[in-house]
Amino acid sequence: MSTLDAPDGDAVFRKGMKDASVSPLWDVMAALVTETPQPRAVPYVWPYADVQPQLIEAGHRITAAQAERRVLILENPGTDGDHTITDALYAGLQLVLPGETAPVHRHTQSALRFVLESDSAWTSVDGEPVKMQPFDLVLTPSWRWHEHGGATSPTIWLDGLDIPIVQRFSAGFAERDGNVPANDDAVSGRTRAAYGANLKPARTQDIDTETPLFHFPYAVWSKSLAEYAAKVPVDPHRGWTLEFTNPRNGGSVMRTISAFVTWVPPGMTTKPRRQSAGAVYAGVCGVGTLIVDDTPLTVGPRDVAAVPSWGALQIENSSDEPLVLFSYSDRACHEKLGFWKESLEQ
Ligand code: 1HN
Repeated sequence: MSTLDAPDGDAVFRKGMKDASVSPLWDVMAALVTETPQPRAVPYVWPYADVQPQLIEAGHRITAAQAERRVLILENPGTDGDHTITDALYAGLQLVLPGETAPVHRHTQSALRFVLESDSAWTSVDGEPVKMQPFDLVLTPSWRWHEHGGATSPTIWLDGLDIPIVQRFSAGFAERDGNVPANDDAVSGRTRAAYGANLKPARTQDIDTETPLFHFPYAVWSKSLAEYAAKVPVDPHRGWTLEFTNPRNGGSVMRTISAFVTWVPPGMTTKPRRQSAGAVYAGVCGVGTLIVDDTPLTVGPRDVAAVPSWGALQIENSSDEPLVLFSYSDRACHEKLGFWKESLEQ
């Protein structure tokens, strides 16, 4: 009789393995190597009307300076409080109040901000401030100095970061002081001038960074999306979707995170589409339903929803106005690593 067959021997064998810090692959093989992705994250929606008052309450309890960043993390109910909205992405809602500055720092993690409420707040990246208007996309890419301030009313945005990815690689560094470029209003708009109109500086070192453009105003992307929707037949699986790109290379907007805007016309329900990337959606205008497998998520302006990897997503617009959604995902990583898969169903 082999050690494996003998009940007593098995227990002894298992204890010996545990003591030697080894474990049998055959116990876990099926869970490790699955036929399709098995995300821990579940489809879920955070209605803005529920979270916004809690964020305002946080504003009475802690200052931006005390908190470093005053944020309520959107915790996916499936990921056990480990600060993720999908298996590989983080999301939070951040509040900056009038007179406050969220102090300057930089870190390995890449961040995007999708502005939900703002009148005059700014974010600066390496000393270049940009004004944040509702539904603008603002990037603070990896290792760039950034701070936020200038609010004249409570200012709220969705933060999207690659924190779980950096954490899994244990690759995170951060600095809270050092040789920080001073904020300079005179240079506000320099990257938009250099890169924002399908131009780029002949002298690359003028703005020498892998991810130069960091402000994608609502006024600009919404006009492009509306004109695209008016002039191109709709995609049955994606509605009209445009991706924000990095003008240096035409690829994803940051190295680890992809970002998109989608327009679904009144009455349309998109056909089911799966992708290996996990995604986060935020409503801009109109009201619709993200149907993820059998779970309906109602999304209106400023509501945030999680669509985990390989969920069959249909977007339904049952209202009589266009449904416009912002989304970000880890597709950029999947593509670079050769993981990305998509399935378009009928
Ligand atoms: C961060 O730098 C910001 O700059 C927001 O606003 C949220 C969450 C974790 C790590 C860094 C910000 C963050 C963050």
